[in-house]
Amino acid sequence: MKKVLIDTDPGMDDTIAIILAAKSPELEVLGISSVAGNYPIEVTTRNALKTLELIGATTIPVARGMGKPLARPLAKDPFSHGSDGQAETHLPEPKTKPSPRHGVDQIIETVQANPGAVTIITLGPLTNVAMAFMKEPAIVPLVKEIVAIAGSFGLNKYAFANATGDTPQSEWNVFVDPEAAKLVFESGVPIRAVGLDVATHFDINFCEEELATLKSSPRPEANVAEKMVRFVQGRGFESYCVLIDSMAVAAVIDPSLIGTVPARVGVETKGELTLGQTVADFRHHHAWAQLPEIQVAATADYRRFLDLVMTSLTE
Ligand SMILES: [Ca+2]
Repeated sequence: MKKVLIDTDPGMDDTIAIILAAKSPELEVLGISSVAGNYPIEVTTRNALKTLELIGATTIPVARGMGKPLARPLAKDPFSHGSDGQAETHLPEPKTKPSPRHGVDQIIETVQANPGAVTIITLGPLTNVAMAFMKEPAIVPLVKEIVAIAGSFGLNKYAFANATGDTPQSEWNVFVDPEAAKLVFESGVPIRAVGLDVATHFDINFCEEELATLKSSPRPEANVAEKMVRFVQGRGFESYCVLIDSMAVAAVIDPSLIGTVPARVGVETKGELTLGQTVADFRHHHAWAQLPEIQVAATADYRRFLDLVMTSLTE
């Protein structure tokens, strides 16, 4: 099994991603750290606990992480995930408590205990990972890989048409804490960034038959997923809104699901119009060698991805 840490700001799509990871026979989830992003830290921590209780996975520790970005006030999410942050599904209040450890320390200590073996899956702003790298730089070379829902790279029309940050060309997780994203991208850890190009594609859509299967399933997580899709449909969006974060988990479960290309990527931390933009330098000539090279998602096998999620939710 692949050892993973999940850093997350649930969020309805985080909720489905946590379920996909926790139920995957391929993954051993060593811990979940919450971060402020889609909602304040109290809400994202509570929602992570609620999600694990829904599927009876309460042995996975949830550690509360950073409540604010490194250098900015917490932005307000323009794309509401509902009053509860989980698409108005109003899961029961959690009986379990967060771990006494801080989320940043959970990342540091888990990587130290499993050198070279841990993949960090980030589904929210990169604040916790950046803090962990600053607090204990010795863990940086011990991280196997980071697979992040982060950025948009101009590879197709979805890169910007579905921009989730609060500027025309930014993705939410990077927009919220661009300084943290820059620090992590420049860390030297191997990174696969799944951006909006691939994660908000309109091919990520459940058909009515699949939604009926989810609704009638005896599994509560399947019922919750159906309600979430109906919630986003009611706001004029498609299923992809519920499944964005699951793409990072899927990319770890089965790397062949997501095709990547190398790119030198800088994060815009000062732009008046472009704050939080991930600027990819694909030039053959005069390329900026000072920018860190990461792998960015360029293609996905959407049918196999949807089948993976359907199986996870219903079995
Ligand atoms: Ca998220």
